[in-house]
Amino acid sequence: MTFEIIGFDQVEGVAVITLNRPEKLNSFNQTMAYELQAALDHCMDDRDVRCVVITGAGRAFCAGQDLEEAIAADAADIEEHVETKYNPIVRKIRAIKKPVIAAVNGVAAGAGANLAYCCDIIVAAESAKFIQSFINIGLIPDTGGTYFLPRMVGMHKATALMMLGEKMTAQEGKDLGIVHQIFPDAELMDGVMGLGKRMAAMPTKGLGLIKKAINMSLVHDLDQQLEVERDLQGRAGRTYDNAEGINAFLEKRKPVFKGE
Ligand code: T3D
Repeated sequence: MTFEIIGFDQVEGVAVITLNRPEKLNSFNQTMAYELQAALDHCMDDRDVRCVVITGAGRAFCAGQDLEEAIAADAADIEEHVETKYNPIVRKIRAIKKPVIAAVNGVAAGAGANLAYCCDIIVAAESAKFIQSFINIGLIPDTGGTYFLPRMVGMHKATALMMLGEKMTAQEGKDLGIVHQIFPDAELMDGVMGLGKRMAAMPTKGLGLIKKAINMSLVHDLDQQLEVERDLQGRAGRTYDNAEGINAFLEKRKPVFKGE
């Protein structure tokens, strides 16, 4: 797939989406938002894609909304902006039945930070920073931030991050459980590709069902969630990869999962 702005590569089952407006710190203009949506649709539909990585070109991951575009736009259209640009990105990332990894290579601000937060796993370069910068320009967090962040770090920490709009380092993110792994800056892409290829060789349907269960657990009580686990386990238990995993264990060999 080729796009005007974003980069898109597919390597051994891993789709790598690169936000690519480095001179604007990969901030979102309309075209980049729609291209990211299209790339996510492709990842959803293409059976050869078994893991997705989102990263940024240059020194930033993403600086959120392009503020030059925002100031030029009609303020009356902000709701439509959020609904057509950012909300579909969050919905698509949560709906893709495959793992989506954010490889945060540098600063992630505003919608850029929350783009990372709605991914399944976040890895970061040592120098990466996360900022809920919305309040610094009088806005509130969008792109799912007010949903995910309190669930990730608790109400008071989330409130402080959102109200104060201060930078959080990759290490602070790891200490809070947001960042799974930190790599030296020059090793981030090798590190995330190692993780991505490993996940692309795992039981993809099982990974997708874990994601579905986690999505539902965010709003369910225990009884509802036990029913979800029962039903999704039924689906996982009827996959090729479940049979392959059990046979490989019993035959004392390495399983070869097909993602089916
Ligand atoms: O209207 C709607 O659609 C509502 C939706 C809102 C969603 C949002 O995301 S709102 C939040 C928008 N983002 C921000 O407020 C972040 C703004 N940027 C910054 O605070 C800082 O740039 C950073 C903390 C991200 C990085 O700081 P620093 O010192 O490393 O870099 P810098 O010098 O500020 O920026 C470098 C260049 O990128 C600079 O351009 P120049 O001077 O070299 O020509 C700067 O203007 C540009 N840039 C950075 N962020 C944006 C941007 N240009 C446009 N939009 C940006 N968001």
